[in-house]
This record gives sequence, structure tokens and C-alpha cells, in this order.
Amino acid sequence: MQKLSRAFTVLALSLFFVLVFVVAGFGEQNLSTDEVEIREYQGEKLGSVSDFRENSIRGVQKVDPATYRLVVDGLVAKPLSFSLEELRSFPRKKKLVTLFCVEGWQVKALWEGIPLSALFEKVGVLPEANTVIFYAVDGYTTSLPLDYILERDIIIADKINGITLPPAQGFPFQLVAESKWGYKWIRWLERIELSDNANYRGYWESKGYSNSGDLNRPMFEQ
Ligand SMILES: Nc1nc2c(c(=O)[nH]1)N[C@H]1C(S)=C(S)[C@@H](COP(=O)(O)O)O[C@H]1N2
Ligand SMILES: [Mo]
Repeated sequence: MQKLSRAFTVLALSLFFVLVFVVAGFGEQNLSTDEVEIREYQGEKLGSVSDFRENSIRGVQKVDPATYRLVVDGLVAKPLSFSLEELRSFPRKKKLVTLFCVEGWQVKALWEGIPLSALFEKVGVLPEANTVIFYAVDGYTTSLPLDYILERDIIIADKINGITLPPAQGFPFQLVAESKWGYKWIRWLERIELSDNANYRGYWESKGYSNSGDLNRPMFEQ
């Protein structure tokens, strides 16, 4: 009788764990399948996340959303860092922009995220700042003039074509550096530094690519 009840307990426990795994599995599947990429916006055909070529300096980075923080520091009144939860309450903006890589491919997409100006307001940019340096979790860096960012109302995107940025596209954030070459579009962004070093050169810029990164100018420094 005792043996029977022990066998029953073991069976019940196993069933319970199988159930837990099935439910957990479903949960995970839902995360990736219930978001559907839009392929057209205001009458314009969009590219797809599957059109991007993987060319990252250290491969695709996996960022843990639970521990992620976005740091904004440097020439600011009050350096701050933000969790993904905190970033959810920021203003949002959508932009239809094409990313051009110097390798010769391009993808037009609908980007959605937070204007950098909203982050800057929180930290209070000091008057000496003229440059913004961006740092990513893979050690990649790039920079842009502060004026360009404010004039164009540049955003950091956490969504592409209506879906959460996939890890390969830079989850949780990719800079949408419109009118600049792809190497300015830093992915897996984790730190934004306000600086007065207009000559700062990021990863590709220090290897000879133009520091302005302007699409309508030569891609190599003359
Ligand atoms: N952190 C990081 N960001 C990066 C890169 C990289 O290697 N690491 N490559 C850049 C280059 S050269 C291009 S063209 C774009 C490509 O972005 P995508 O994969 O979203 O198209 O990412 C840019 N951002
Ligand atoms: Mo690129």
C-alpha cells in the first residue's frame, strides 16, 4: 500500500514537472511568434529583418533585459542610468529610414524608439558638450555631433517594422543614424557619453572610414 502511494506521488510529481515545462515552453514560443513584422508603411514597401547581413565585430550579442541599464554620462549635470522598465515611460517616435552599409547592401525599415533629446533632458547637457560618443556591449563605439542629433531628432530604436528589435539587430537599442553610413548605427547600445572631443574616432572611423559618416560624401577619409 505504501509502495503504491509512493509510486503515485512520483507519477504526480513527474506529471507536474512535464506540465511546467510545456507551459514554460509555450510562453517562450509566444514571445517570438506573436509579433509580426509589418512589410508596408504609408504605401511604401519595407525591407525585412531577414535582409540584414550579419557583419558585427564580435558576432550577435545577447543582452539580458532584466539586468540591462543604459548609461548617460560625461559632460552632463547629473549622470544617470536607466533600466528597460524606466525607459518604457519615455516619449516615442517612428521614422521610416534606410540603412546603407558600406558593403553595398541596404534595408528600408520603420524604426520606433526614444528620441535622444528626451534622455538628454533628464541628465542636463553642459554647454561645453559638442559630441556624443556611443558605446556597445561588444566593445564597438562610434560618435556623432550633438547638433546633428538635436536638429534631426535622432532616436534609439527598440522596435523595427513593429516588432521588438531582435538580438541580431541590436536588442535592446540600435541608433537610427539617418543620412549616415551603417557603421554609425551602433547596436546593443549601453552607454551614451556627452563629450567635447569632436575628433573622437569610433571602431571603423579609427580604421579610416569617414568620421562624418555622411552618405553623400566619400566613405573613406581623404
Ligand atoms: N555594436 C555594434 N554595432 C554595430 C556594428 C557592430 O559590429 N557592433 N556594425 C555596424 C555596421 S558596419 C552596420 S552596417 C550596422 C548593421 O546593422 P543591422 O544589422 O541592423 O543592419 O550595424 C552597425 N552597428
Ligand atoms: Mo556596415
